Amino acid sequence: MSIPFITAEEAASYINNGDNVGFSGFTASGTPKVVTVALAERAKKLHEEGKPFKINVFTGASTNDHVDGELARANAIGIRTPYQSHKDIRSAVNGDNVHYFDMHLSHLSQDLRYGFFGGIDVAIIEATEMSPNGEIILGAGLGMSPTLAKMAKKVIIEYSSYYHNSFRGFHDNYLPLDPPNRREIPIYKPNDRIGSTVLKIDPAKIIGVVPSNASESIKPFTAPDELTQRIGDNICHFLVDQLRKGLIPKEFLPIQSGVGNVANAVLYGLGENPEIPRFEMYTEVIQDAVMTLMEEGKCKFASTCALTFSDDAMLHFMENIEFFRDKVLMRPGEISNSPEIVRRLGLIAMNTALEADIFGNVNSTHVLGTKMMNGIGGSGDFARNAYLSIFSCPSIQKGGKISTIVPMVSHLDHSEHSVKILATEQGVADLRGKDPRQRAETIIENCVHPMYKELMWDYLKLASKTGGHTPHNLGAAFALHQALIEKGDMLQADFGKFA
Ligand code: 0RQ
Repeated sequence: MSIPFITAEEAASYINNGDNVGFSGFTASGTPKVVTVALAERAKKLHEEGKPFKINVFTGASTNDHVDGELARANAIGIRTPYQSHKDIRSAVNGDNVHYFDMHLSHLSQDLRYGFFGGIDVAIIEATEMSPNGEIILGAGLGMSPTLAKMAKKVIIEYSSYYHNSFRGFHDNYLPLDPPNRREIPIYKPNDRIGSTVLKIDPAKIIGVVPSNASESIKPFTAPDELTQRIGDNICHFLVDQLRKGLIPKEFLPIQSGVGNVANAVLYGLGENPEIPRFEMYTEVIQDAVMTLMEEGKCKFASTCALTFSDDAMLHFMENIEFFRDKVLMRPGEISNSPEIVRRLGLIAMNTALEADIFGNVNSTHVLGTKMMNGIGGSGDFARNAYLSIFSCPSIQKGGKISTIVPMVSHLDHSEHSVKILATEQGVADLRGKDPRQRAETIIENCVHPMYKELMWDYLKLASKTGGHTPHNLGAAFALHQALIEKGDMLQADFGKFA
């Protein structure tokens, strides 16, 4: 049977108001780039005619402007899950225009298969190669495409001609069995391949193929600055110290690293430190730094869900693709982030906090407890199960008006039970084996910015009067946040009336 080429507009016409639509890709890479633009146009036209049109958007992780940007601006998103990071959908989420369900990335594929969200009406999947029997080679992000291929009633393929060298061999398409029949996922080393290089889709479900030649449009990362470099150095020194003490095996352990500039700086720091052995990664995204580390021989192998390279770095990757062929493997998000594998491999997990409290609870998602930033992403999949779970952030934000270390987090993503190490540019707090008072002391001593230290000691003194296992004064616990809201500066917090 032959699968027809169709236009983006025709593809969009198969998607109806209220449909559950699944998208290939992960953290932008491998996400559709043309059908959604036509879909946004369709939504705008229908809205002008006074007709409702919103779809529910299910993705591997964050997407690009073509998906979250276009659809959010067209007011065409009903439910959105599991992770976003585009400014336009962020404002729609915070403006209560989108029902955002922020969830652990490793859970979405299985929750879809369990039927928790209903079915998938249409999947839009980017392919870089395709055969008439429905075997496709995915692009630079695997996301939850195997689940979408299985579940979707209809599939639209976006056939990308952007990648001029073959991605064949970089994917490990795999679907775990579901309860009560689930078995272990047989990955015992980061480079164990368990699935197929191709994704099989029933050709009878494929409506058509839409050509595309757009890049991932990922901007270059900022080079490490003094601040991110100091955070990176602190984490590297800590890891070297752990190695010397024999608390990390001498061969080292696989690394998971979150996204963003701090994560990039930590990786560069690991690369430069001669005492850190050559290492492997078992992570969900690899950024530009990893490619450099591989070329320098420091990173031996990376298992990931996506290649989140800036456009220039992606071109470099494609030009040197043979070098990377045995060094990179892309897996579905439920495998790259599988708690079972994270625990088995003993990962060193490094993620970023927006704020942390003096007891080690971490908020990665909400500004002032109310405004959604991006979402929990995969950080919880890793943090809860890692050999070492490290969270880091700068100790202050907005020129010092915000202390990222506070008496009580305004929203909780990672509890004190999952966070083992907290690092800022000031230093590292090792929370293992410490009770809440000891945790507070080590965090204030090592991580809080000097301008906020006195305030934090004052809080601990005040809170200690209450007694109990975890010292808190519930009236004063959010005094810093309240001062930021009322006076624009956390430093103006006053515990006087709570004494
Ligand atoms: O504001 O944008 O106005 O400058 O927040 O802060 O320091 O640039 O942090 O870009 O590294 O992102 C946690 C959001 C950090 C990210 C988070 C303001 C600050 C700045 C951004 P501006 P930075 P980063 C792997 C793992 C959750 C998911 C995750 C994230 C802006 O890492 O989404 O870990 N993590 N996934 O000024 C008010 C505070 C603030 C604050 C920072 N306490 N209060 N504003 N800001 N702290 C990837 C995946 O899961 C796919």
